[in-house]
Amino acid sequence: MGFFDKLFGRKKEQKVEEQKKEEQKLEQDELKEEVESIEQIVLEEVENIEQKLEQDEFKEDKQEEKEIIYTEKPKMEKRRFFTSLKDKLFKSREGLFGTLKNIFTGKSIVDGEMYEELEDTLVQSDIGIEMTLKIVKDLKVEVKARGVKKPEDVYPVLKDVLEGYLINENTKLDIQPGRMNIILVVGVNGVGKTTTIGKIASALVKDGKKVVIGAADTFRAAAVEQLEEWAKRAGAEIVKHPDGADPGAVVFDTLKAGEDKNADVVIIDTAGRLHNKNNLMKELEKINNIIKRKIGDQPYESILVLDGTTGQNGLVQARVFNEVTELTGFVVTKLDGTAKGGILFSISEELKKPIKYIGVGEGIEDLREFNSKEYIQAIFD
Ligand SMILES: Nc1nc2c(ncn2[C@@H]2O[C@H](COP(=O)(O)OP(=O)(O)OP(=O)(O)O)[C@@H](O)[C@H]2O)c(=O)[nH]1
Ligand SMILES: [Mg+2]
Repeated sequence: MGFFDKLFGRKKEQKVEEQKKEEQKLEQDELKEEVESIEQIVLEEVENIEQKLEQDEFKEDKQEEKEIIYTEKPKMEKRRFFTSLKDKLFKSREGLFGTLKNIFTGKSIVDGEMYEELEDTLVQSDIGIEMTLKIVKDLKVEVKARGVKKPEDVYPVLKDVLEGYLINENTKLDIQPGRMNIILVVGVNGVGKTTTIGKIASALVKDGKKVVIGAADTFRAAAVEQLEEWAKRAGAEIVKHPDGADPGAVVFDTLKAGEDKNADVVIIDTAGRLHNKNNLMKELEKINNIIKRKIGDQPYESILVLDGTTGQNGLVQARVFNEVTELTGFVVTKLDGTAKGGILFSISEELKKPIKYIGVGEGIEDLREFNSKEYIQAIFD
């Protein structure tokens, strides 16, 4: 066989191979959709039966249906709840972290060019220039220390280096029994504060906690309504004042209500629209003072919510809030909607405070406790 025959033969084989892969992917997607829609139908069916069972006439001879409910439904719901983080973060995997792998494959030596390519990719993923330089520097040290020679072996080292920046302590909310725990939620407008409060409240209520939410975002007309809706869905109580009221007064009343009702957790929503640093500082200082007057030295959570799709801007917000108030951690939202997600590494490394949760969708269950190992696994594997 001549050279060209061989070349064209190989090209043709490659093409067939590619086509086959594409078809397989399409089939898998279709199958997944089908399974999901079947699950939905079964769940709806089970809910129907469940409702009927509540009516007397169905109670006796429906043993079989009862069994479906008590064995299949919890199993399915559990599966749905844990819809793997991997699926939710698929954009991050396809985006930044998908291309990272390519840097290390198909090369024969670890050289400056490889590191430059890595730098370019990291900068594009919102990691920021400063952080990128730090990552590459730390990676080089680690590669040398481990005696790594092959480019493909650098990839797992990078994974470890990145994981090293994520804070692993106090990633859970500090909620203690026998006291009224307070979570103050701050952040600029539109980042997902109210949605996150709804999700956290729902998780806490499911865990058997009594939750009272304070609508201290009195700035925007629809804000209270939106929070009310979330509180209802979560099964939490809400304390509100009319639009334009003093947020401090709302906080005061919310803490009082929490105390009167023996709440386990009080969550406070705040306005994101305070135009300058000075205003922001004053407002938060006031709220913090009201809280401290109520609970004295007892620690409480001050959580900054950041939108994971806003990149370096998120880091700037984190710096400003960290200066004007004492933060205990972060929630990074909308990680389902970004191919970047590099912001997690920058804020952890720079501010040395834990990420408590990540938001991976608009639904009430689209919140995940943050675990650095799981996160790295989900985006790299
Ligand atoms: N895809 C996605 N959307 C989210 C997530 N979290 C919040 N959102 C959406 O982001 C938008 C803003 O959310 P809000 O909770 O109203 O944000 P906020 O910080 O309270 O905004 P202000 O009250 O205006 O300051 C809404 O459309 C939410 O549905 C998330 O994790 N993923
Ligand atoms: Mg809001």
